[in-house]
Amino acid sequence: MKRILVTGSGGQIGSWLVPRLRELYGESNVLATDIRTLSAEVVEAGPFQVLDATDVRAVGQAVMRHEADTVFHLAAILSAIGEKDPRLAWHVNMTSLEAVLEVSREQRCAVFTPSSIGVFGPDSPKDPTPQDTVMRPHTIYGITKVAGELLCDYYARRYGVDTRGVRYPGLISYGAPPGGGTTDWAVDIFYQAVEHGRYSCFLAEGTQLDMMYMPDAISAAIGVMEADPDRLAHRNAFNVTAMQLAPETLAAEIRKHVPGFELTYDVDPVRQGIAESWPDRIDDTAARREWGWKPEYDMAAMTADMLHHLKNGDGAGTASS
Ligand code: NAD
Ligand code: AKB
Repeated sequence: MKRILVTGSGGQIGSWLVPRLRELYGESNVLATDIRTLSAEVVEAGPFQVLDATDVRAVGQAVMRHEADTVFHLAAILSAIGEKDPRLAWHVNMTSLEAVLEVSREQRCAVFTPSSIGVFGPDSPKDPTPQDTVMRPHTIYGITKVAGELLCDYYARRYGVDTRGVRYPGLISYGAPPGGGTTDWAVDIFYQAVEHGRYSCFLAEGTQLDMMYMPDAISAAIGVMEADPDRLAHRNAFNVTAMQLAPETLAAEIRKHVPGFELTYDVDPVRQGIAESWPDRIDDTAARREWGWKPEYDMAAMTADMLHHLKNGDGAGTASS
C-alpha cells in the first residue's frame, strides 16, 4: 500500500485529491499538509500537519516520520496572483519543488507535480497545441511551470526519481474555491448564476481555453501515477484536457438550467492578456496513448453536476483573485 504525503492539501485540487487518495490507499496512509491550518473537517478526517513546502528540512522530516513513498506536490502560486507578486511565485513554486525533489531523491519517493497549460505562450501553436512544442510563456507562473517540468525530468534522468505530471487546463469544481488563476471565471460563473442569476466576466467574449471538471483532474493525477512506467515516453508533463470553453459558450449551457441567466463583461487586461497567450485547445493524444487518459465529463455533464451541487449548498465561495 502506498504511503503518501500531499503538500498544499487545502487548495482547490487538494480538497478533492486527499479524500480520494484516502479512499483508495487507506486514511492513515495519506498525510495531508498545508502552510495553513485547515478546517476541522479536513484535519480530523485523517493525518494532517502544518508544513511549509519551501522548508526542505521540514519536508524531509515529514516524509521520514510518515514513511512516505509518494509525494503529491500541490503547493503553488497560480497565474493571476503570480503576476501581482512575481517574486513570491518564483520563491514558492521553485523552492518548494526543489525541496520536494531533493527529499524524494534522498528518501526514494515518487513525485506527482501538476504543471499547467500556462507553460505555453504566444509563440506556441494555438489549436491544437502539441505535446512537444515551443514553450516560451510570458507569465512568471508559466516560467516556473516550464522550469519545474525540466527540473522534474532532470531528477528522473539524473537520479532515477520517479517524477510524473500533467499539464492541467482550468479546473472547475465546487468545494474549496480556486486559488487566484486566469481560469477562475469558469468557477465563479456557476456561483453567481445560482446566487444572482447573472455574472460579469473578467475575460472577453470569444476567449476560449481548455477546461476540466475536478473529478477528471483527480483521475488524471492518480492515473498517471499508477501508469506502467514502461509505457511512458513522456513524464513531465502530459497535456490533458476535457473541453474548450469561452464565456458565452458556458453561459449558453448554464441558461438551459438557469433560464434568463445574464452574462456581461468587465475585462481585466492582465488576466485577458494571460488568457490570450494560452492555447485554444491542447492535444492530449500522448496521455491517451501512453496511460489511457480519457475524461468522463463534457460541458453538459459538468454543468449539470456543478449546478446540482451548488443548489444543494455544496459550494464554498468564489475565487480569491
Ligand atoms: P490552490 O491555490 O487552490 O491551493 C494551493 C495550496 O497551497 C493552498 O492551500 C495554499 O495554502 C498552499 N500553499 C501555498 N504556499 C504554500 C507553501 N509554501 N507550503 C505549503 N502549502 C502552501 O491551488 P490548486 O488549484 O489546488 O493547484 C494545485 C497545483 O495544481 C498547483 O501547482 C497549480 O499550479 C496546479 N494547477 C492548478 C490548476 C487549477 O485550475 N486549479 C490548473 C493547472 C495547474
Ligand atoms: C490558472 O489559471 O492559473 C490555473 C492554470 C490553468 O494553471 N487555473
